[in-house]
Amino acid sequence: MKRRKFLKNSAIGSAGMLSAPIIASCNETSKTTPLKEEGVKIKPLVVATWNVPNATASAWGVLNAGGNALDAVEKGVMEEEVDVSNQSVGKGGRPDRDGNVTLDACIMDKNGECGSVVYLQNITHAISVARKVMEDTPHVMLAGLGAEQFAYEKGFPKEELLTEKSKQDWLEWKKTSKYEPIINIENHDTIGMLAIDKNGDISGACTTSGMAYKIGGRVGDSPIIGSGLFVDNEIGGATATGVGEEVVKTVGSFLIVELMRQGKSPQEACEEAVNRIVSKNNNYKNFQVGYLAINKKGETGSYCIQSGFTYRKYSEEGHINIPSGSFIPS
Ligand code: SD4
Repeated sequence: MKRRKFLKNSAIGSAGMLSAPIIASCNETSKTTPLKEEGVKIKPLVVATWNVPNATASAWGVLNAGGNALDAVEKGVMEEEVDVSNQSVGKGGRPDRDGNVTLDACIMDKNGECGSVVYLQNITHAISVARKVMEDTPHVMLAGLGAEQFAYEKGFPKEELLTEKSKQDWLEWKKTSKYEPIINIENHDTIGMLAIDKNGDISGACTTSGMAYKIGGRVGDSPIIGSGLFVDNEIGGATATGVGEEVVKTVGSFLIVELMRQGKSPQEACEEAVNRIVSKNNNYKNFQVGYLAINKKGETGSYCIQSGFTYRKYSEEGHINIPSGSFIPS
């Protein structure tokens, strides 16, 4: 039996994961039992990069009402896309050096299906366009004008994404045109979100306007499956924030999920992924990368290069902002 079919046919394709992750993922004939039948209490939860309480509350609303993780992460990150005070995501995002706001986003579901948009202009909800790419096309990624045209065909409205505030900031920046990515932007930045629903299924979403004042056409890690986001419903999920070029070079989110597959906790996996960047880059003191991960048991972890990165977690235990450990001590 094909692996995907096997997983779909089991009530939850991950049932044996809690007790024997590696054995179950390699042995397709082993009996998988729903977590509920095993007596394991599934606890829905959502985590997101940075202190984004509106986003996690919105996602939790979906999960708490019995909704699925995919709907939760889409709805959650949409809060940031529409929030013009977040100048790193969606409407109100800082533009590229020519004054154009260009968005990158991707989404990944429990079946390993994914959709992505890169260099998308004039559409606020890049994440929802990415979901449409996943669900309504045979493709994974649409770029630029093609992505924008696709969005209009799907009924997304054309909107001006450059707000007066971001325009003024850009005009100020143009006076020196010095390209220096800011290390931690006002406690909110690119949003990467991971959720587990009542069935124990995991999905993730990541959306951004990318690095402020980038060269026109630049695409970061956030829409790249495996770099800004990766989910394997048998194992867990990971997402990234910070200088995307450094994340792409080490395929950070995929690396974290694979490290968890080998038995590392989300925390250990995030630390190793940061160490990988630092060990290959003498310049690491000058940029930030932060990782966030969850595993199938609902354990979470995060790690970053510079101090200051935090993540939000919403579960039945509460709604909290958790500071991340950092390679460079605070
Ligand atoms: C990017 N990772 O485009 C995103 C931006 C970001 O802190 O997270 N900035 O590289």
